[in-house]
Amino acid sequence: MKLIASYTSPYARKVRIVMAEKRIECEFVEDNVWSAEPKSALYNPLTKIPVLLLDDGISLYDSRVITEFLDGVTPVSRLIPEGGRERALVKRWEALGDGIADAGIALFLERKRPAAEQSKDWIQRQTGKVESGIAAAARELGDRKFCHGENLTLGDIALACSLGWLEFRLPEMTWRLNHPGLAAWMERIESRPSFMDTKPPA
Ligand SMILES: N[C@@H](CCC(=O)N[C@@H](CS)C(=O)NCC(=O)O)C(=O)O
Repeated sequence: MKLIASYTSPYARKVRIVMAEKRIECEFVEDNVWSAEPKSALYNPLTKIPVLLLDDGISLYDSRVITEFLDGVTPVSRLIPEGGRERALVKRWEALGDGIADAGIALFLERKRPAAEQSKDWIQRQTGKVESGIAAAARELGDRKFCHGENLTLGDIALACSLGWLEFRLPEMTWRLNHPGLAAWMERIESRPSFMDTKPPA
């Protein structure tokens, strides 16, 4: 298997952490989706990373499909419950985490456009989604150790990757100050080797 990804994408980091937690070996192929010839274009018609290339030539995208696939590859460290409501609740946390990253990235890209072309409304709309997403995560997490149940799940991984990306790209969004409970949870989660080994480059 090969993972086509970057070291900065929050969705790719989620996949890399899932692989690390589940002890799945995979070759890493670095891609820059903003370059003239992104490698991902050959395997994903949407030209987005991450893409997982399977040994039989099939390419899997997007990150939610990949994480679901990987969790079934080995029973080591199950990250998504088998089925029913429990499974949906963990996937809901993943959707919340990914959704915070989606809005954060939209905001980040808008801010990179020439000042005269930037839309204040769009920036406000995306900022609102990031803030309300984080507030919902903090509220639902309370002072629990994990997003769902008593163990690490894909929900914790997705949320922590998004919050980590926000700190990397939009450090002015001081979510740790506004949400100390979430900050305490994050400190515990990011001390795991799988998180420390996949930190975005400084
Ligand atoms: N929902 C997708 C999002 C993937 C995504 O947007 N990746 C970004 C990098 S962080 C990308 O490839 N962007 C390129 C583009 O939008 O053209 C997933 O979970 O994999």
